[in-house]
Formats: sequence, structure tokens, C-alpha cells
Amino acid sequence: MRNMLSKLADKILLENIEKNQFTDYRKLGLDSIKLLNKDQIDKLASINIKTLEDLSNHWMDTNKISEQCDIKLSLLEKISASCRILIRGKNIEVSDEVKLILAGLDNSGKSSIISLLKRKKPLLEIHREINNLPPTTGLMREEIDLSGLSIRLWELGGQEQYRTQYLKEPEMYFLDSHTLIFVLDIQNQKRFEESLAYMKSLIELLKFLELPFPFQIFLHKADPNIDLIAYKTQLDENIKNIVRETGWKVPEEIYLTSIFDPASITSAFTNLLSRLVPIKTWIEESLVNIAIANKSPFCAILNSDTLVYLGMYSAFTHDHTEKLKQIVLRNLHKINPSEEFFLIIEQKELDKKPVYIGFTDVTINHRKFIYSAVYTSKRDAITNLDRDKLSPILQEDIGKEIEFLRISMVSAPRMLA
Ligand SMILES: Nc1nc2c(ncn2[C@@H]2O[C@H](COP(=O)(O)OP(=O)(O)OP(=O)(O)O)[C@@H](O)[C@H]2O)c(=O)[nH]1
Ligand SMILES: [Mg+2]
Repeated sequence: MRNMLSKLADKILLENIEKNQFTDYRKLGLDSIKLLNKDQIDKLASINIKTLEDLSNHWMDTNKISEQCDIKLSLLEKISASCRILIRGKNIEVSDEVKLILAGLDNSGKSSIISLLKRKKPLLEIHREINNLPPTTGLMREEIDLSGLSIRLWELGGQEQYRTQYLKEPEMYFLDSHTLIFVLDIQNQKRFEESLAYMKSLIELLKFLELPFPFQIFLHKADPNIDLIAYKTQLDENIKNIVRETGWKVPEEIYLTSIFDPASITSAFTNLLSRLVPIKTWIEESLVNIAIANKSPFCAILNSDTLVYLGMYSAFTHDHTEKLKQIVLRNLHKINPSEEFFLIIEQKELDKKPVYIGFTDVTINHRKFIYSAVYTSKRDAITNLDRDKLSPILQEDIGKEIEFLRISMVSAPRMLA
């Protein structure tokens, strides 16, 4: 936060102004703002706006002031928001909770996405509910629990009158957020231009205000069985152009989502959340302990359905680990996960030395996973793989994290291209 404030101060204030965490920006004169010329500063002074505080207090009148003082409205709004952030910045509490913002035009599907994430009811009922959702009035705050993680979701209602509000008062919405999810209705081609213009103005503003959190784009209503390749290609291109024009760092991901494919939404969320919370690291740390306890230099937890590799620990070099991973994944094909109980041992060679790979079934969160351990020398050791002992340890150590990651891993973001 402090870093963001000092960057913002550097951006709008002249070099000779002292900027540090103790600076009280309120009484600073407008002549310290480098983005205003003398003529504009004089005009502002003539209507009694002389300090950063004065400008902050008049945020309601930016349209009028812009005309009176001949300052471009977009520039005045940015300066005004910057002043408010600098003045309030020191007192803003930064929460440890994850806060995500959903923005996008009205009717793009933001509330529907939230309803789906919150769902405790059968899908059919949720779909019925979603069909009758009223437009969101202004800001809607929700708190959801995703496998034990508490997530604050803020939906910015997309009707035009609200959109201008967020751009005018960005400090009220964006300051302590972790990610902005921009939702675009991929079925409504008529509104692509309007939607992209809104997205661009948000990106420009966040960039100016030094709020460089990840910007994720959901091309929503990408319902199964609808061919949207042409639109997807067009939007990808447009988004790339916007990113280039604004100089924003490339959005981390563009997702195709639909409420008729719930996994597309949960996977997009878990994917973007796994970047924000250290779930993967927790799993890997726990696996280190489990591997050590089992005297195995390598272990992995896998999901046989999708051949997804969930995590592993290795005492080998990176190169060796990669090779082992490939061997483990290739052998996974041979396993029939419906088998009631199995312990499969394979002897393989790695760099001309024998390695023994064991696979056994383990249950985590009532689901069957495959635990694989690799031993280098003793074949005997592998017979010690005891799933009845392993399952409770795994459940205890990584049950929650697995559940959370699983959703994202089982169905990786659905991309048409
Ligand atoms: N076909 C299809 N329709 C969807 C999907 N998601 C939402 N909808 C429909 O889109 C309409 C608008 O959804 P909302 O979630 O209310 O839109 P919103 O973005 O919250 O709109 P505002 O609150 O006004 O900003 C609803 O009638 C939903 O049924 C989807 O994935 N596919
Ligand atoms: Mg809504």
C-alpha cells in the first residue's frame, strides 16, 4: 500500500515536494500537482479550490469544474481521485481477506456468476433463480466460502449511471482489492464496443492510480454447444489492442465461462485464487513431510480421471524430478481407478539406475486419489506403502487444499482456441 502511495505521489506531484508516509497532503497547494498548468491552477483558485483537500472535497462537481477551468474531465477525475487516495491512504486498513471485484456492463452475468458460486441448492433451481435476477443497484457485496477460504466479492452493478460513479470515485471500490474480474457477454456482439470501452476506461484508471492488481476477463455466456470461435478471436484481438494502447500489463488470463458449465466458473475462480493464496505451497510443504515420513525421495498425489498431477516433493535435482514425473504419469495410464484396492509396483530405470514406483489408492475428502511414491534402491520399502495409514495423514494435512485445487485442476480453463 505504501509503495502504491509513493508511486502515485511521484506521478502527480512535482519532484521538489516531499513525499513520504508522514506527509500530510491535505494542505498542499495545487501548484504542487505537475499535471496542471498555471492557467488551470489560477482558474481553480478563482473558484476557491486551492489545496489538494479542496479538490478532494469538490469531487461531486468535477463536471462543472472541468468546464469552468478548462481541464479535461478525465484528467480532472484522475487528479481528484489521486488526491483523495493520497489524503486517505495512510488510514486505509488493508485486509488479509481476498477481495475480488466483478465489473462489466449490465446484463453481462455478474450476479449470475456469484449465485452459482454461492450455490447450496440443485443446479436446476439455481438456473431458475438466475433467470429472475434483478439488475444490481450500485454495489453488491457478498461473502463466499470456497473450500474454507473466505472471499469477499464486490459486484459493481453495470448500469450506465453506476459505471460513471466507479470511475469518479475509484478509491471507494478498488483500493484494497486483489483482482478485478471483467465480465463480458460474448453472445451480445452489439455491445462489444461499449463493453470494451468500459474495460479500457477501467484499465486506464487503475493504471493511473497505481493499482496494478491482476485484471481477469471472463468471456461469459460461452454456453456449451454454441460456436463462439469467431467472437472469441475478435475479442482476443480487441483486448490485446487495448492492453497495448493503455500500456497495461497483459491480462493474466481470458476465461470462457457459462452458468451452464459450472466447472468453467469454479475452475476460473480457483485458478485465479490459487495465484493469490499460497495453496500450492502448502500442499508441497505437506508432501515434503509425508515423503520424509515414508522414507521416499519422491511422492505425488494424482487424480487418475484427468491425469492431473497435483503435487510432489523430490530430493532429486530438477532434471531428475521432471523425468520421474513423466514416468509416474505414463504409468498412471495402466491403473484402473475402479479397482477396489491396489498397490502396484513398477520397476523402471532412471539414468541407468533402477527406481521402484509404487501406486496405491488413498481417500481424501471421500474421493479416491492415487498416491505415488518413488524409491531408488530398495524394492522392499515400497511394500510399506500402507494406504490405511496414508489416507488419514493426507486427509489431515492437505484435505482442504486438495479440495480447493481439485476444482481448478479437474477442469482447466476451457479455451476454444
Ligand atoms: N445464456 C446464458 N445466460 C446467462 C449466463 N449467465 C447469466 N445469464 C443471463 O443473463 C442475465 C443477466 O444476468 P445478471 O447476472 O443479472 O447480470 P449482471 O451482470 O449482474 O447485471 P447488472 O447487475 O445489471 O450489472 C440473466 O437473465 C441470466 O439468466 C450464461 O452463462 N449463459
Ligand atoms: Mg447484477
